[in-house]
Amino acid sequence: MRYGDVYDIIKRHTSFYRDSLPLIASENITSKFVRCCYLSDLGHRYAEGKIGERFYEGCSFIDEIEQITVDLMKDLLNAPHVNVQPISGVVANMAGFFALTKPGDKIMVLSIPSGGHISHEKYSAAGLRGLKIIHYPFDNERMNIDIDKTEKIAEKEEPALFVLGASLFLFPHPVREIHEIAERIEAKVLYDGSHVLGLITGGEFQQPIDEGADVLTASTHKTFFGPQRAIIACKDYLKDKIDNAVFPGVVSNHHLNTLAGLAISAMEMKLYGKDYAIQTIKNAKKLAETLAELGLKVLGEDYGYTESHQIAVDVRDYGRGAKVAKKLESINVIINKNLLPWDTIKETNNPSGIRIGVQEVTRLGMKEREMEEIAEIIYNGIIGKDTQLNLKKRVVRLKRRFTKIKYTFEEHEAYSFLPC
Ligand code: DSN
Repeated sequence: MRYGDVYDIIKRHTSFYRDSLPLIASENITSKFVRCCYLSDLGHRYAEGKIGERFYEGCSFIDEIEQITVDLMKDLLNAPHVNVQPISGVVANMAGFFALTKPGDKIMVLSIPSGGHISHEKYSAAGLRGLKIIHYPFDNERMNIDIDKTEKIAEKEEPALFVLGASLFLFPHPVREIHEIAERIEAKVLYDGSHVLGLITGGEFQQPIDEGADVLTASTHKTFFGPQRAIIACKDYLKDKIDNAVFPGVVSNHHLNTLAGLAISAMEMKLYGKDYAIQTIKNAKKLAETLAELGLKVLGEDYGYTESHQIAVDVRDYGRGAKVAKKLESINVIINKNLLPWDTIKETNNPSGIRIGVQEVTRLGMKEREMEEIAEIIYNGIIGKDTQLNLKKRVVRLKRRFTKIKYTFEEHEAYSFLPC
């Protein structure tokens, strides 16, 4: 093996994505303005500690960048305090759990089949903190938390923390109602907005802190335009607890090249985030409606299918999620199999459903017309209406019309090996 062989693999990967429809709901593509930061000298440096109070010399420029990022994120989130050091969503949630709970506390979370993220569970961050898990009762029709039943359970169990936000996240969560319950039992509310951060900052989804969440954690690379890292915003009274939970709690150095990328993505969001969020939600709705018209079982039918970037489809009639996801991959449509609320965790490898996210194809400039075409390709792919070869050619033809990144300072090629 030579170093060039690894480059060749990256080039093949990039060509594959150039000719595919990337519809994984937790991904997005970054602009060259963000990506160039990854290659900078910042990626070689350490900056443990807080702005102006580092444990290393040589950090004054990094302090400047971190301060710019904090200010931009505070502005976008209308939040009193934001920490931008967590290097991933799970790390942000760990810090949230450290700040708001003690080992042995109970927390209420969505089960994974109901959309909850693994880090909210005993298998991951919550388990590492020694927390006891109680699941929210879930309304499968509304695809949301059943608030009346939750109230009864919460009054009996008295959890220390309510976790909101999800990985399968179609509709805003009842933050105000949960906040009221939390106040009565002296609990806190943590909202994991990883999936919807760009819709929140675009002003087109619920505003969790305004609605009563004490803490907002979020990764920055799903509907937000940033690199793979995360933020934590909180009410003012929690800022020291949150900052100390991040460092020295769960972060040492915090990957300064992606920090600079985050600053730039926040600038892009400030300028273009509103238009992007509006179009993303329109696209998700159009894709859901068209798939339903074609005959697929799209969840949330009575509620407009979705108010986010995601849709969920029950594909039990077509061989279940694993088979359908593979079938779609063979025609260059990249989605993931997904547990649906009635599944058990044991069905993770072959769940009832698939999840589709339109945030990346929206960044590439696709609109409602393209969503109709994608729906037809997906439907034909699932029911086997056309040959694999024809469907793949259709994907390639569609995708080659959308090779530029939009909603940024200057449109540019999305699929270059090295952007700078
Ligand atoms: N598990 C990821 C998702 O796809 O939603 C988030 O970490």
